[in-house]
Amino acid sequence: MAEGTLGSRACVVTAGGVGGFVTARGDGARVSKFPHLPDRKGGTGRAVERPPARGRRVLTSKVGMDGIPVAKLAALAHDENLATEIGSTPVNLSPDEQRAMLRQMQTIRRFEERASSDYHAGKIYGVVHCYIGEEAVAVGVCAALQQGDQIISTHRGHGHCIAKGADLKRMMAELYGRQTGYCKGKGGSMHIADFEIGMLGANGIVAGGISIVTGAGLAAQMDGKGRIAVSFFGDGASNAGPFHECLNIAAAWKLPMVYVCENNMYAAQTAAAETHAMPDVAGRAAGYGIPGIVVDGNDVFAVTQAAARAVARARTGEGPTLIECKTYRWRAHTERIGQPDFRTEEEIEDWKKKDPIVRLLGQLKAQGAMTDADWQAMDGEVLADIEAAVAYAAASPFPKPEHALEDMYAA
Ligand SMILES: Cc1ncc(C[n+]2csc(CCOP(=O)(O)OP(=O)(O)O)c2C)c(N)n1
Ligand SMILES: [Mg+2]
Repeated sequence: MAEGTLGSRACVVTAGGVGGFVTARGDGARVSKFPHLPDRKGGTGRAVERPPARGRRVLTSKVGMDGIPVAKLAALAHDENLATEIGSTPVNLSPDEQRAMLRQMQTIRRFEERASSDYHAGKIYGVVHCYIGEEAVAVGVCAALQQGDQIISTHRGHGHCIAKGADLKRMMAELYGRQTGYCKGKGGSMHIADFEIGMLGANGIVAGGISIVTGAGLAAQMDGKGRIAVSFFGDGASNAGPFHECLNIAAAWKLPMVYVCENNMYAAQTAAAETHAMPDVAGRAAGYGIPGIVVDGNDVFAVTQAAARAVARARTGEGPTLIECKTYRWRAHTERIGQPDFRTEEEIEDWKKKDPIVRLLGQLKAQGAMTDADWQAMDGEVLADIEAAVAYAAASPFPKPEHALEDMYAA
């Protein structure tokens, strides 16, 4: 554990990295990394409080959003045309394709609602990080991909798996820790991969996936078959070394890559505004000589349009693009009980009003492409799919102790 100061604030970094949990100091005082942030849970993390240094702004998560026209794209760096071309309309998407996007987004939400409740009922093991609220990012990006394209995910990976076409039964069985799961029940939520559909895996190491999928981008370039690779990662990961190293080499070698930052404005309990000097992660693209795009991550049409342009650029050998999707997770960092959450109820409620599913549903209704009855029927089908996945998982056997060392590799 390293201890130091950031400005006038106590800062404790645990061996676990930047998770931001309250840590006990040698002198017995409990220290929070965030003494200046509101503590709506009643103060477990705030025994040491100091005012911010004179002249220093008190940062909140909103800083990154202020002044940004999130309903419309702003293109940074080299491709200013993107700003005027991309908007919140279903360009080149048939009603069937739009309904399929809605269904995928609702599947992600219902899958995680069930995963959350089954986790709290003690039926799911390990850690569960919910993606609820961010569904438009995974679905919008994957809608712009072809079957053979490859993606990599994060610790918050259910949405990416579902958007790329993973099997719900094998996913739920993995969360339930059963032999029929994607990792034979030995990996859990953060270790779901399906190479058949180009899903190279979730990853418990923040920013770890960026390096792996950049290797996949290099392989795609060497294969020369037009395949591309997509890296999903968070705002927190964008501060880690692999992000910078990989964008640099991908840009220099014009790798067929799309880098998608899911900026939900927090890395665990740390507000992005605390750790990013610039309001937009996408602004960093200029440092690597590639386009950077800021997009409203709760607008699935804007996301898919941005992704389509980045994909076309990658496929035609022009190199990578960095897309930053501004979004928000509705639930706490993980489903673990008792973790600190410094976000205010007001902020969470504000973002719930920007529900990406409600928005897409409204757009479909406005086009006359969906009625309330259609929506109820779709939701019913989605719930039935989730129920079938749970039944499959619950009826599957646990791995046996003698399976523990199978499928293990060491270098
Ligand atoms: C290398 C590493 N450091 C720290 C952690 C602990 N950790 C898990 S998730 C997380 C926050 C990641 O934030 P972000 O990249 O913004 O993704 P989000 O959770 O917001 O989707 C942290 C610090 C980890 N898993 N790996
Ligand atoms: Mg984040």
